[in-house]
Parts: sequence; C-alpha cells; structure tokens
Amino acid sequence: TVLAEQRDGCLFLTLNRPDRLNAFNEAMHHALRKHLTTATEDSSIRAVLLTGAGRAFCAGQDLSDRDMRGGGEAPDLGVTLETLYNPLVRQIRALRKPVICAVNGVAAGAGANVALACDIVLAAQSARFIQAFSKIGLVPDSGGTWLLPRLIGEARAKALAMTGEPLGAETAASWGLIWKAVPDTDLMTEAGTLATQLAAGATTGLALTKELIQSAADQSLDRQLDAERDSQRQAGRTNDYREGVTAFLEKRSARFTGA
Ligand code: LHQ
Repeated sequence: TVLAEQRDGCLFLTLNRPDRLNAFNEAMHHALRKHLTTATEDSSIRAVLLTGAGRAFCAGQDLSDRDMRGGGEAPDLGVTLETLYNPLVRQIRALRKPVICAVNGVAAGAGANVALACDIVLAAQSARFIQAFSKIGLVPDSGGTWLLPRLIGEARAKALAMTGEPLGAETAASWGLIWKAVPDTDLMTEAGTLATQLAAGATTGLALTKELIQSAADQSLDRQLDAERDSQRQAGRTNDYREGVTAFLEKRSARFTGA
C-alpha cells in the first residue's frame, strides 16, 4: 500500500492504492507509519518525500470501509482518529527531518490535511485540495482546523471547510496554503531535487528550525526569542555549523554530514 525507496539520503514514499485514489485504509496507515518510523530512526535518511501513485495524491479515508447501508452502528470515529490519523500527523510534525509532500493530483479530506501537515508542499498545477468532510457531515480532521486558519486565515478556512469546494494548486500557492504549484510534468523532478538537496543539508539545524517554527504558533515573542537562543546555541555546536562557515570562507560549497 506504500512504496518506499531510499536514495541520496532521502526516503521516497508513494501512497499506492491508485484504484481508490490512494484512500486510507488501516493497512496503508500502518505501512506509512512504519516507514516514517524508519525515517525517524535511520540516521542515513535525512529527508522524506511523500507522493501518490496514479492520478490522485489521496482521497482521504476509504469510505468503502465505512459502509453503513446494512444498518449497522456507525463506528466511533474518535477511535479512528486517535489510533490512526492523529498519530500520523503527530509523527510527521515530530520527525526531525524535512518532510516534503509532492501533491500529484487531488488531495481530499484527510488526504489534503495530511499533505498540509508536511513541512514543504509542492503541488502539480492540476492538483486540487478538497476539504471534503462537510459533504459527508463531518468536521475537518488530521489537524485541518488548526492548520487552515493559521495558513490562510479564518475567512478562507471556514469557507473551504464549509463548502468543500476544490481549491486549485495555483490558488493554494497564492494563498500561502502550500509552498508552490509547478507544471505537472516537472513535479516529481522538482520535488525530488528539493528533497535530495535538503537531505544533504545541515540536518540538526533543519530539525531545530522545524521545531521552532511549529512551536511559534502558540508562543509569545518573548518565549520564542528564548527558544531561538537555546536552539542557536545547539546548532552552533554542530560540525555542520563549523563546516558551513569554513566552506563560506573558503568560497566552496559546504559538505554537511547532518551531525
Ligand atoms: C474512493 C474514495 C474514498 C473509497 C475515491 N474512499 N473510494 C476520518 C475518520 C473516519 C472516517 C471518515 O473520514 C475521516 C476523514 C476523511 O478523510 S473524510 C473524507 C473522505 N473522502 C471523501 O469524502 C472524498 C471522496 N471522494 C471524492 O469526493 C472524489 O472521489 C474525488 C473528488 C476525490 C475525486 O473525484 P474523481 O476524480 O471524479 O474520481 P472518482 O470519484 O470517480 O473516484 C475514482 C474511484 O476512486 C472511484 O471508484 P470506482 O470503482 O467508481 O472507479 C471512487 O469510488 C474511488 N474513491 N475516493 N475516499
């Protein structure tokens, strides 16, 4: 359900249920979590790139797993979130390496919000982001209600969530929902280049940067200045900092090891 390939310090992950537009079932959740755990633990992996197979990125929860037409009780969705989606979003946000998402086609429901939970999101020009939840009587999950207003403001967040209207990649980029929209044919090359470039970066510095920017969302400037001081002290003790300054002075490109 998830293809994985390690190359140039980067773990390339592809959601692979194309017949169902890569909708999430339990097996895909477990596979994705397992690969992200590998990315967390394996120091030779210094960036992750997530994309989808076929014409979609991910259509959210697989609704054929949620068929209630037999008249059975609706399963407790709180349990689904607590055991599957929430740990996934937490894992992406806590991963001390850049997670790049290449949104190759439609990203709907939890599929959209898992994409947005990644650190840098590129999307094919033809891709669409759909907060599909309202169409089936649900609320945005997988961090959507937290992330959307922070990224694009309450007005746009509410309208997207309440209407379920598709948002094109170019508009998403111009609103600041994602990093950028790129021509469909360039998406994987551009995302791959970015991922391998980040994998060759100063991994500790990047991890601290991710942490700082994420924690700023609910921190005062005063506290954040303190946090920057502490993180900079830590970054300043890495070999990569020493190498970065040395390379600058020697007018050559830096060779970072991630330590
Ligand atoms: C699908 C799906 C799908 C199964 C396309 N499931 N088969 C969390 C906790 C627990 C429960 C509930 O949910 C959540 C969070 C959520 O993610 S809620 C939101 C769930 N997702 C949706 O509501 C999106 C449903 N899909 C769509 O609206 C459309 O398929 C989109 C707009 C994504 C794409 O439209 P099209 O390009 O027109 O493709 P299609 O609709 O023809 O889909 C192609 C096939 O994929 C089709 O199967 P078929 O056998 O007819 O070829 C769809 O049934 C299947 N598929 N999404 N989520």
